[in-house]
Amino acid sequence: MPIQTTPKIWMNGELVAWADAQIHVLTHTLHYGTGVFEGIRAYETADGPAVFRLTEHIQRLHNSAKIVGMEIPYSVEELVAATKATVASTGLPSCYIRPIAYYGYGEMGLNTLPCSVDVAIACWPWGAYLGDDAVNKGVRMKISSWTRHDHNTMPPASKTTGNYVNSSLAKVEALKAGYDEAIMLAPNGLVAECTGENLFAVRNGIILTPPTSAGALAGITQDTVTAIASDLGFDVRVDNLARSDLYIAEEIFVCGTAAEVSSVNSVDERKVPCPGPKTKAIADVYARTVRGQEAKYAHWCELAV
Ligand code: PPE
Repeated sequence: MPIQTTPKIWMNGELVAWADAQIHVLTHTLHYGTGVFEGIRAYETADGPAVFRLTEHIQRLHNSAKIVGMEIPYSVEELVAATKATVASTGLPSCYIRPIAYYGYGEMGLNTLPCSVDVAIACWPWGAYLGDDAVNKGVRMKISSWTRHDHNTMPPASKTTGNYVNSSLAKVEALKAGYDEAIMLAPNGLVAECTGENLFAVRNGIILTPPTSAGALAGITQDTVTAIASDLGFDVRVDNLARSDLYIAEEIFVCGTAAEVSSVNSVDERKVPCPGPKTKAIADVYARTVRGQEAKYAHWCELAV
């Protein structure tokens, strides 16, 4: 579905008209995949649009940059304010937000040190990422033939644009084979995550999610879900999962800012009970949390205006 346009995009300190948010074809990051980005959502709450865990997302953007040695010329506080201003400028009650820091026009070649760093923040309405009603219907998963990159290849902890070639290869392979999404294994064969979501599997009543050392992104939704699950009284742990754990799991769900909480109904044609009761309970609290309807987690909703 084509992107739905909104009035303004923030670029290097100012809000410019959507159509004017252009870059040169010789922009460094376009050639080498050297940018870092975030995916954030704003939701409608009783007090107006609120950006969910905004400060933590911007902090992760700074961490992504630090990992790849990029210096973002705006502080976390400045980018938090810029994101709020961008969301407010759209007048939308809810939207998806995409901040990106990239090496700009002016230098070519692999040495990023002389390059300028540009920053843009765009937002637009973006609906269900893994299909409508993915909590109840569940998604069909395939273990990818593509391996998640190793820590010494492309650091998976950094949301670097170039890292997503790996995710795109896996996503398109899965779609072409008739699946909805792919599960990526780390070079040592253990489960890492999906192309754009973290994964949780229930085994013997315990909810398990792979660690960052297995190549998973330190997901903010993963962290939210862990808090919700534990407050619901579930036993939730960070631990490694083997492919076979997924085949015999009692429940599997994936989560991310875009995908929210989505059930998995099968992995490589092995049926997974879906929707599972733990998944349903967590997805329900998550949906209320992001809309500011759970007092306990209200501090995660950062009002845009
Ligand atoms: N793993 C990966 C690889 C990933 O890209 C995401 C976010 C997550 C885990 C979940 O992280 P978090 O959003 O902090 O819970 N994926 C983004 C979508 C990627 C895309 O552009 O498509 C997102 O959810 O915004």
